[in-house]
Amino acid sequence: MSEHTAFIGLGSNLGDRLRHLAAAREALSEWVTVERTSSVYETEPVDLPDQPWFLNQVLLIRCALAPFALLDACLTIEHRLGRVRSVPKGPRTIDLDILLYDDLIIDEERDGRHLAIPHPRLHLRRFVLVPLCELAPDRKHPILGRTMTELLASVPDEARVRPYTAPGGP
Ligand code: PH2
Ligand code: MG
Ligand code: MG
Repeated sequence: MSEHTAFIGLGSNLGDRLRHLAAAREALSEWVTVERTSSVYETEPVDLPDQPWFLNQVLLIRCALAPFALLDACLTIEHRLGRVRSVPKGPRTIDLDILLYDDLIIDEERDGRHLAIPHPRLHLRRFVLVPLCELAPDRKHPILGRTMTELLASVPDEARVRPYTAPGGP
């Protein structure tokens, strides 16, 4: 069984956001091994500003799934957790994005699903780079050849990203 390493970005800005992140991690572990999880961050929405703030988190996983099979698992979980795709980049119960998969570079359409890895906006988003840097600060972006730390140092996105502590939590 061949093993691959991937990073998955989670995002939620509808309903019980923290529960949705937890449910996504739990569901993912039916298909993959969740090796490490970043902290959870509360983040100002980008691209479509007029929507609730998100909780974002990044997971380091190991899996035997090929890239499109991993995408299918992510889409299945989104569907299971009640995601309805109405407004592009709009509010969602849960979003699972494949950020990196080994050092693979792919941009392909297959049976109506589009898969681009590395995630095309990964280097432009503070809400992705901050948690990713917790898990893999020295990892190089396969296209840009720069580390996640370097990308974060020069990211133009100024939307706020702050550590999240659940109300009544620690
Ligand atoms: N996801 C988007 C659009 N905007 N903003 C934040 N802060 N976090 C997200 O996960 C996010 C977003 C589309 O995937
Ligand atoms: Mg996304
Ligand atoms: Mg997505």
